[in-house]
Amino acid sequence: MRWDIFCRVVDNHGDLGFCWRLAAELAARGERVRLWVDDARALAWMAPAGAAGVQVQPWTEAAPDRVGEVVVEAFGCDPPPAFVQAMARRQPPPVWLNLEYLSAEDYVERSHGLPSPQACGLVKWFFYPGFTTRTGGLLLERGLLQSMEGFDGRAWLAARGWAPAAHERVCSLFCYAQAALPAWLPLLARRPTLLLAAPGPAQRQLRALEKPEHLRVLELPWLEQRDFDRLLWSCDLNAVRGEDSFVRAQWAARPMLWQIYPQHDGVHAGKLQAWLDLLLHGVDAPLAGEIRRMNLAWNGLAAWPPALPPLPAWESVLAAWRARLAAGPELVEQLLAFVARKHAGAARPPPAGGR
Ligand code: TRH
Repeated sequence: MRWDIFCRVVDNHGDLGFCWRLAAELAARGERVRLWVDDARALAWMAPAGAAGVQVQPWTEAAPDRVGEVVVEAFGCDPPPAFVQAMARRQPPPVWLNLEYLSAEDYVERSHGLPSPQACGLVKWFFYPGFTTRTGGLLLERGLLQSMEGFDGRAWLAARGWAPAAHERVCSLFCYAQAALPAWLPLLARRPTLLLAAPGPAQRQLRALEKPEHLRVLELPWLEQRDFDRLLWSCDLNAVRGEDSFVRAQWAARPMLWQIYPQHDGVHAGKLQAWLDLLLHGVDAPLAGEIRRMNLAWNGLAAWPPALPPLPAWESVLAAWRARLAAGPELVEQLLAFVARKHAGAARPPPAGGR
């Protein structure tokens, strides 16, 4: 099928990061994708080689030459009016999806797959990624987990000049403005640690802070998305943010801290707790409490704990969680099945006698 995916870069890199992964994975499964994006600059470092089957197009208000069988608007970004008019004229009409933000909250199960009739006569369908079987699932590229098996993180880091010393543990840091950093660094430095800092706020803030003894900071360049994944696989602890790196850290299944995208009305606190509830379901109460508190403190929502949770136990929680996620719905498969059902529904002749 031909897919038209629309992406507006609201801020940061998650909108494009997610859309690029989606486009590339659809293409890897034999679909043809046009990715319409209003600011594609970050692709120069995320995906410099592009991907076969994906055409990146500048966002335009002009009428399109054609409309694909499927139109995806990412995060309610509203395709241009001229494109929507062309969609309404297409026979048969495309399947139109609004692919929403990821959340572990209950409303996702209730809202996933609901129709939203549009003034132009078409129906737009809500498609929600999520963590449970009644959602659209998480994007997991075919073969990703297999390529992690036997991956030698230390060798990969060494090949890039970022090897920790034998006695050091290694952590990655990708964050927004992070008020917790000054309190976190001494906890990290209780053991010799190499901290690999992503460009942007992580590096800027670290530069301005006094570093404790036993903490070594290395500033990384922007990495290709695939290398960013490998970085997460290589670390003993990953601090990630937003939406896409948050998911990738869960596939990496190393101890992780999530800095959730802060919202002014404070709704991010409920969103964080909802994810922690799922992650920590069934985990021994003391360990679950430590992991919860550490994530809350990282987001300024709890007092700072005296120590990091023990990394091996923390890692087994993430390993069990990854196994649960990997057994659950996968987003691209769900998307393909959803679209196939809608196409079949549209092709079905109306029942005898009218409606
Ligand atoms: O950049 P983010 O904070 O993005 C998002 C968006 O801002 C979005 O509007 C907001 O709603 C959402 O957060 C909650 O974080 P995220 O989602 O992790 O996206 C970062 C992308 O950048 C991700 O695809 C991984 C990629 N990346 C690389 O490819 N290389 C790198 O070196 C780094 C640090 C990131």
